Amino acid sequence: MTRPDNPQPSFRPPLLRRYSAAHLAARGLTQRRWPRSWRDHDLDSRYDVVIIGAGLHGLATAYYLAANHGITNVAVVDKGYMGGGGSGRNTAILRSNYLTPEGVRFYDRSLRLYEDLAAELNYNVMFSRQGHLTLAHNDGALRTMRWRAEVNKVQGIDSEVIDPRQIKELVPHLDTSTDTRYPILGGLYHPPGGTIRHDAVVWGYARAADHLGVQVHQNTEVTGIDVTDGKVTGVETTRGDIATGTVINCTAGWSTIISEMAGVEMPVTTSPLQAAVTEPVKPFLHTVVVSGTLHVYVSQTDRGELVFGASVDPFTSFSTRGSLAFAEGLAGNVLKLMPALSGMRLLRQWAGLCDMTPDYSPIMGPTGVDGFLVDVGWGTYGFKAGPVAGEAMADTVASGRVPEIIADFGLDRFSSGRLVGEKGAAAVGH
Ligand code: PYC
Repeated sequence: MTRPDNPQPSFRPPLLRRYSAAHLAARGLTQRRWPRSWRDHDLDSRYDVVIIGAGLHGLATAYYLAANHGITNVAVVDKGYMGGGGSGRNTAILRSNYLTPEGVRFYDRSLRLYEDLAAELNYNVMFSRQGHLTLAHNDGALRTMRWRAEVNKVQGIDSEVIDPRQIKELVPHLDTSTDTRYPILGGLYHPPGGTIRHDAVVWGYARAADHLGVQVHQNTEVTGIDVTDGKVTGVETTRGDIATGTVINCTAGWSTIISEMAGVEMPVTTSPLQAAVTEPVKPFLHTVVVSGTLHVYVSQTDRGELVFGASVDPFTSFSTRGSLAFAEGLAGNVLKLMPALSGMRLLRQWAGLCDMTPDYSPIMGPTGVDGFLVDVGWGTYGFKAGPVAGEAMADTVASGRVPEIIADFGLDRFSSGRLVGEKGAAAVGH
């Protein structure tokens, strides 16, 4: 690895350094050309680290490699555009109220990094700590919530089971009457949860990584990974070959295909997850609301739109098309929860790809191929984990050791049987 003398280059955001408020206002008014946030580069023939996937995980890994470890000879390559995969196709919900101690610790670290991200990157990522409420409509769900709340509290996470009266106070638009098909019996309330602006997170990491010397190569598809005697030696792309001893697979959707290029098989299946957004209305929903039984979650953006998501489609596919069946099912379930929304119009819908593992936890760290690391298998949890995943993968590469915070998420757990079952903490049933 190339390590500069100063292993901790400080990130000084260009906007902060170069422009006063008056300059910014003048620029905005005169519409003068803004400086680019990141650069385009010719592809070099060698990098210390090649990261596949210019989404949140890939860019965060690149940023922390540079910012925390001084490793800057890094290329992030993507077959499409930056943030065009799962990072741009989620519902931007943040939370750490998981079911296992391993999961709670991990997502809590991510939430803490998210809290400070605007200051760290000098980029307005619009973190909105609204609180996160998961509804229980039957005794089984209530029992799992009590279990989660206890695991959360032991880990120091603010999370408690609340009753229908408290729920009605938090979210007056919810139908909490008892004579419905799915009465609300209680809920898991997690005040630290919330939402963030997903594009801004991607752009903030990209700008900061670029500023520290990382190269981001969009429209650069990986077509092969070279492995000699069990060790990575290079990456083949549509823009040329790269020599490197370290490759990190940070893709979602195509993670199995990329890993197979290195000869690594992963227990992952891929399914689309659809979501939708409505027209904007006056702010009325100040909490992220989730119903696992009704397979729906909803939050209101700062612009006033309602963002809805559901469970993954019940088939494996690499398609990111939306479907009418999804929109109809979603609308029916949303109206069971909040009948007052019946007049709202859906504006757009989209789908992202979820790489599901058997235990609903990610696969992170080294593989059987020396120099080939993975940060994959995020299922429906990837966006929440971006910062901590980047930090931990960067630590792994820089130190050559797997940090404790991801030690339980290794690929080898599927042969050793030490699974980390997180299905019970999924927002909705899958
Ligand atoms: O786990 O909170 C969650 C979630 C929301 C959307 C997809 N997953």
